[in-house]
Amino acid sequence: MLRTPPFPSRFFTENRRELSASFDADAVILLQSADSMVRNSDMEHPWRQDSSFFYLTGIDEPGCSLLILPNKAGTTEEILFIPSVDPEKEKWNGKMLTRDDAKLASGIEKVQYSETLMMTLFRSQKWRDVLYVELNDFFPDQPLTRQHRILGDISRRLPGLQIRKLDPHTARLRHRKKPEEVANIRTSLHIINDALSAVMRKLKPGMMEYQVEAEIVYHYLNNGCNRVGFEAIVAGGENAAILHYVTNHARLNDGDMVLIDTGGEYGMYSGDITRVYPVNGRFTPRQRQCYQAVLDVNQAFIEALSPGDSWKQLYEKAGEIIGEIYHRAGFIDDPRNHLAVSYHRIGHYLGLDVHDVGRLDWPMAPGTIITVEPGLYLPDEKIGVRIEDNILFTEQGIEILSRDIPKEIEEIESMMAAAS
Ligand SMILES: [Mn+2]
Repeated sequence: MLRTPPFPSRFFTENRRELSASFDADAVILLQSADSMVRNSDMEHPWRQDSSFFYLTGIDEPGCSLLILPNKAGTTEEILFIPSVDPEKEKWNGKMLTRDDAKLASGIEKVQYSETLMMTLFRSQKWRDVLYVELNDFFPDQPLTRQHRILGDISRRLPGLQIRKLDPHTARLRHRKKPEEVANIRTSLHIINDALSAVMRKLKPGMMEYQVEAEIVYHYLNNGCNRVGFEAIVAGGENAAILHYVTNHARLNDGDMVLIDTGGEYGMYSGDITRVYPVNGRFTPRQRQCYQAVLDVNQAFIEALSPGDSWKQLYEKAGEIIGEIYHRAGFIDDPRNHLAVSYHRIGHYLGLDVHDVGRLDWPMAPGTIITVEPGLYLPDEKIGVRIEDNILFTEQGIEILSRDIPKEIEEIESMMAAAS
């Protein structure tokens, strides 16, 4: 169960209505709860619900399925399947979801026990030739889950049934965040700001990277987050040039900077923020020059954003801005060589997944949230700078959701000076 206040069931009902409306009557749509994953022996990895399953049901339990049978002319059928209550399991894991709880949370009238899924599915596909399911195609080598096993079973038993990807349909909806979703990201960012302010107050030479991580996670859990949105990156000195450094076990040295890329998940939504601080509270002249160049790119790019742009266009625009600013600062001898010192994309969609769904050629629509995170990496000089903000596209333009999280050199230095 999430600690955060739940969304009203109409949020999920509306999402299902929009999903069904994007289908012809002859489709069968099947979604599954996330599986539990074994960590070692009988221990499991912390479990988190599948993002689209949450988006359409609000149910935060494993072992559930959702079947939707769109009907253009009549009523669309929606059936939620939940594990039947087992008093023996309840002794170990606490109260299980009842059919009434599930109905209340999701707004789905028809709730059945999981044992009846296959029978219901077989009956419902009689007049429907196409089954839509969601698979995480980011990782072709992902471990096989219940979803894959069920699909294998279905395609053996119903060889005529065509299986298609549901992802483009759910991504279309998730691309535009609703006010409830934006509100949770705002809360997450508020908590992240709190955590980073505490880090600025406590940071000093000799501290370990993991102690900074502990400070951050403390603030997330203490303020109602369910968990981190992703493993925090706390990277001092040259470690900051390793993009997904999560080891966090080095000492933070006097004269180095530390890069922190982090998010706390509030009600399934996490902000994604990167800030860089001087370990001893003062940037050196060289660090200052590097930091300011990245900040200039961050601000120039945000200024250039407008609704209707696509990532495809924006990645090109970013290349031009980065090339020009880094060339002027002398980091590269040709503006076209910006990838030599800035080797990742300038941002991504943000939502239920921190690297959220959506195609790169879609125009930014009101409700789309993205990150803007230019970087500059000079590992030979022990310098890695990335400054990441979260931006919401609105009807009028954009809103910088993370505007309260300090990023100007003077702000950072004076906050750090005030602490010591
Ligand atoms: Mn990011």
